[in-house]
Amino acid sequence: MIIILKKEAAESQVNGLLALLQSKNIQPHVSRGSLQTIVGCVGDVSHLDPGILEALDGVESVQRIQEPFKAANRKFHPEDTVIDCSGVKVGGGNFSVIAGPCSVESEEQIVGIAKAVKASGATMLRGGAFKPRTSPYAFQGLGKAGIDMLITAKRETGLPIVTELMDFKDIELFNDVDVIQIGARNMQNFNLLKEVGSYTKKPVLLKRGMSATLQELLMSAEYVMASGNENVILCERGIRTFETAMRNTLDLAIVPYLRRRTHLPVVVDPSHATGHAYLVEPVSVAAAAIGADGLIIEVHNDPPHAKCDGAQSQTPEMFDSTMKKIHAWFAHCPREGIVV
Ligand SMILES: [Mn+2]
Repeated sequence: MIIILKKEAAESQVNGLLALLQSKNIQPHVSRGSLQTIVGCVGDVSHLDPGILEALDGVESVQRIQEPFKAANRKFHPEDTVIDCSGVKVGGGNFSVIAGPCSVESEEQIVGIAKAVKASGATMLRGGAFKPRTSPYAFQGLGKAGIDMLITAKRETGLPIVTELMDFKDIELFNDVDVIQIGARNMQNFNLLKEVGSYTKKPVLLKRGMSATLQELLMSAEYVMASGNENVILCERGIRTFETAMRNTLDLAIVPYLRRRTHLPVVVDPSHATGHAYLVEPVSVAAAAIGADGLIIEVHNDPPHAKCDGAQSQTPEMFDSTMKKIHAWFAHCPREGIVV
């Protein structure tokens, strides 16, 4: 951290700042230039609040040098993290495709879709049992019954299951769930992140909040990791911008940007990012091309009658075509170490 002093800073103000830093076990290094005086801070600055320092008389501005995320930071963990989701590996050259309906509607529906997506090459099954809906009058999910149906689908297909936890009081229903999803609306529900991080080492699929910055996403991952669970998979699912043509605006460049800054795997959700089924295939191939570690795609057997997110749901036939395009992409342009 570097503190830049105001030109007119009085000696007493500078001394006050240095004493404050020393009281917090920071070694200040002052360098006085002809135009500007700066103070370099050496030591653990993670607990220093730049805002408080900036509010001091005599301080012009404060710049962080180190990123505030440690556990997720690639600097301290250069190798890709590979997350084992009940035998399915995500990250480190393993490209994984999670597919299934937005919400579990019946046993017949989820088992049928599970078999179809598995046949096309999906490696995990998604399906919501607890649904965070914008309207309290919209379908809220089947709850425990939905989880039981997912477990049946897992037993029939062998696909690990991914489903969203909205409220920690439901955690015991998740004993047979393989990956716990934290949805976009809960990305900054810090109590939920801490509770999940300290309760289980099960993989957590953390979706980016709809207006979250990259650093906020990584700090949310940090909450789970600092609480004791390092198995976090990040998910880019689009952010809210001025554009209204699509459901969200997919921030695809965040994938290589994140991969440089963190060792955690990054998957892309082209369904929620675009809101249109016909856009899912091209965006999926683009995500594979840009270096994503996987995809999470909504697939429904009867999209016009889906209880949730029908417009963006692929049919099993569309999903099969998408998987073929992804395989063709990697065959044509292999990525080092990639396993599909
Ligand atoms: Mn959905």
